[in-house]
Amino acid sequence: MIVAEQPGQSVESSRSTAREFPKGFYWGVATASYQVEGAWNEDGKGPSIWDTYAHTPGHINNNDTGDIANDHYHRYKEDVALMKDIGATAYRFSIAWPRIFPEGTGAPNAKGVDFYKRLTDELRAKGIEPFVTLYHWDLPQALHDKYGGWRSKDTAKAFAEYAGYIVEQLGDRVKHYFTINEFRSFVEAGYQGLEVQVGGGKTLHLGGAPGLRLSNGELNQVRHNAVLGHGLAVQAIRARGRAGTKVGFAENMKVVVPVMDTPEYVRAAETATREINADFTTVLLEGRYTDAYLAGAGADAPKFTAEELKTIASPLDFVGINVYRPNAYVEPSGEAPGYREIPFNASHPKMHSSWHVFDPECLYWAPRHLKSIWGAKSIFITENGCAASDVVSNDGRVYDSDRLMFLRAYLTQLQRATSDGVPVHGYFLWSAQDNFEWGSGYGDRFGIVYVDFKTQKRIPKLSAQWFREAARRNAVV
Ligand code: PNW
Repeated sequence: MIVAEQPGQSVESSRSTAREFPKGFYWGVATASYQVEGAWNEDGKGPSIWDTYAHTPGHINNNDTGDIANDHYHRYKEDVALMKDIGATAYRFSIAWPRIFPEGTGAPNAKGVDFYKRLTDELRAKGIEPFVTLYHWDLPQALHDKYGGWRSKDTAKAFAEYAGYIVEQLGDRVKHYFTINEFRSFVEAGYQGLEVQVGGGKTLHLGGAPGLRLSNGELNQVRHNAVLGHGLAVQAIRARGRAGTKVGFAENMKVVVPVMDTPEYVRAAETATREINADFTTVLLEGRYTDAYLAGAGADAPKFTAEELKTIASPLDFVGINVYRPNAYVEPSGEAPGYREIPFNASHPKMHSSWHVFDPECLYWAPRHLKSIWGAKSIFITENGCAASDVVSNDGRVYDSDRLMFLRAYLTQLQRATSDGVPVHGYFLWSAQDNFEWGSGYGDRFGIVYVDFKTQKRIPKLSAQWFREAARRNAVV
């Protein structure tokens, strides 16, 4: 049957309604302290493990460091004005723990706190909602030296103390907090040497601070201490924050895509999601390690108490997930564990970063799984974006056509999730600007704003033009 158009409603306007996000949806951009701030040793800041790691030759592409980065510490006003120009209604940034506690614990550094007060005041003045990440990997070096960093539960306790102090200091300005960014990435890159499957049987090794290679048993304990740190921080935020303070985590949950959208395949994908995320997302949301995880780990399983599991799964106000790539395609299986992973084909499309397998549907399935498996009631996409080989063209503009394709395709899938009733309340594009991309240094550009790192000149890219219009219409455009 052919359905006639509604009188007075053009194809164009009915389509744009269909692509709309729910009312009040946040259109955010994201960064992290070490990747943008610079000012690594100013105003009483202590060194972080990333300062130490990047200052060691051979660790970072081109021996780049975050010493200056985007100089955001000094240029934050210009940067907030740019966010306003590109239509962002929210900014997710992280706090550098060693700016607040140069020694990790003990006496706070007032000048460090002041920077985040100035930044949040500036955001509020421009009508941009601040979302704070408490830990985006720049651990105070002092805690690494004293406790071995996340190898010790003392670091988890120190993290809770720092989190409680922050909500006391910023609670009048900031309502939304994410405890830890990407448990898996920082634990596996920093304490193991992260391995990523990219198709065709190829594996990539990604390193990070503090640059350790622990045994499986020690590594599982680091994983456990990290989720424990999150739980203790949630408790401290509840105890010391004001009414209306909201908290969640920001994990790069591994995304499982069913080979097809039928009940049997979706069930297999859900089973797989729980199992392959058993060490982080599942224990964070359920307060238990799955039987298969503990059996698989055997003697290498982490040491924990029932009380700790309860702490780890302290109730949250929302769940944040960073979504870039599908991690597995699955089909059902009659044998345990009830699913089978399909290998990535060697020709599977990728984005510019070596690890970045392309599939927009991961931005549909990740939040849908959070709702169907764990009943999540409020979800934020805390990061999504891609690197591209951006250059300034002769007319002074930056034409990032591949990022444009990426954003439109991924956000179409996110909109599909919200229109299916998945409660996604905001989206944060990674990143507000090109910045220090960890082991890749300044070689991988993720921004929707181009940065010339010699002059610190910022140039909004074509994708920023697209983002502004999408945010203005609250729709995929
Ligand atoms: C995230 N992967 O890291 C981090 O939170 C950001 O700091 C970082 O700049 C951004 O994504 C881009 O890399 C990731 O292998 C690292 O799938 C690795 C992966 C995903 C995200």
